[in-house]
Amino acid sequence: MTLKERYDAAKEVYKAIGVDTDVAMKALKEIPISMHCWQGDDVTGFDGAGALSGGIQTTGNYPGRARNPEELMADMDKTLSLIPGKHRINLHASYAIFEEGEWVDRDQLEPKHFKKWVEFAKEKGIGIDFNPTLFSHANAENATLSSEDPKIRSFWIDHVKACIKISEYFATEQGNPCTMNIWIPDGFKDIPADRTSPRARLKDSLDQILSMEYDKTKVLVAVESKVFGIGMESCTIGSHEFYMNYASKNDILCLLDSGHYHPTEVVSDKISSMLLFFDKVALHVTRPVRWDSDHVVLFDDETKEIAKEIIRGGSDRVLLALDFFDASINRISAWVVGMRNMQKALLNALLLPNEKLAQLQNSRSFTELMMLQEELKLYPIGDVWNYFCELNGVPAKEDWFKEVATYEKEVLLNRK
Ligand code: RNT
Ligand code: ZN
Repeated sequence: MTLKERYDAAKEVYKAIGVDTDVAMKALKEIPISMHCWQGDDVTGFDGAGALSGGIQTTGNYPGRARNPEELMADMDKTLSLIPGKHRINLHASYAIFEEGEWVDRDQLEPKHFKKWVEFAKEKGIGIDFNPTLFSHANAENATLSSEDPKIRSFWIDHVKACIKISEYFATEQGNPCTMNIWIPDGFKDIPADRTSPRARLKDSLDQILSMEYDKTKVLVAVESKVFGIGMESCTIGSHEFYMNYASKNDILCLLDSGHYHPTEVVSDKISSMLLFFDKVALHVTRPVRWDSDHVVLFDDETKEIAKEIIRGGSDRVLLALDFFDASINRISAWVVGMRNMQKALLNALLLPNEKLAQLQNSRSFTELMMLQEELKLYPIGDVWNYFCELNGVPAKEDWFKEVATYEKEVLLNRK
């Protein structure tokens, strides 16, 4: 049986429950996922600022890490060729590309340092999102935007302002908005004596940053909270309450990272509330294993649940990005698995009879609701997914892996 024949059979199965698989595939094609560049080089970047810091960690030393812009772009190019649909890329400021012999510190970054990325994205017809980098830097050893040292604090304020300018440049060049997400690693290992002053300084830093002139239709500033980090176990300054209140009062966005809450607390349950109070919500989908470990996104229950909330809340209102970094496996495979899984989860949500399920809840028919939700888990989503891949000119099923294996042999293993 061909993939098309299997698809045709699946189409009938879904039709019987009132779901149109053609409509689902069309909708899936329109949902861009912002692919984080930092999976390709273990969050190292090109500005030579030093080892990864800020309480985040990549573990493993699988061969083939991208060591320069050319290698990272080639790897991202290969990756994107194995993922159906058009997506976006998500850059960090530490991925600035300098001319031979040139270097500027992060507070001096300019759009020109990202020109090569714009060329790369334009060639592929994709958009860019951005992140200031407030870690892996000598000035980030203690604290950044909440620092008690005025010089350090103003250095980072200038950095984030520079990043807003760069984000505006991306938006202008690509003709659509750039999401610019601020995450800082500030916090305390042990019980702090004063939680208020650092938070007040962070609030003031953000006020100073946002007081600059910029086009709010072009740059969508978001703030990303976190419950703890390595070395920041007792208190993070940018906590969820801090940023949710700050974002709400200042008309910017909240970014929810699925690894940044207490272990049994889920982002899937937060999206609907956020969308009742904000025009949009931004996400970092990742997979925390016992802690914020940033494992590759799987087609697992929470990813499926997040996808359902995106589809039910309106996919145009959710700015969807991934955030993981696994150095223990082939990095291209990590990207492809994570991106395709996020898409499969979205397809799964698009193939549900969502109205019917909501009606069952509304009539409090919880017995039938449970029965149907469970039966739907074995519907032939795989046949729709494989045909979607074929239609979009990328390998279906596990066939993409052959290309990664060849690329590993021919390219990655030569990076010694
Ligand atoms: C850290 C945050 C943050 C980073 C990236 C590299 O816990 O999740 O988003 O992972 O910006
Ligand atoms: Zn994140």
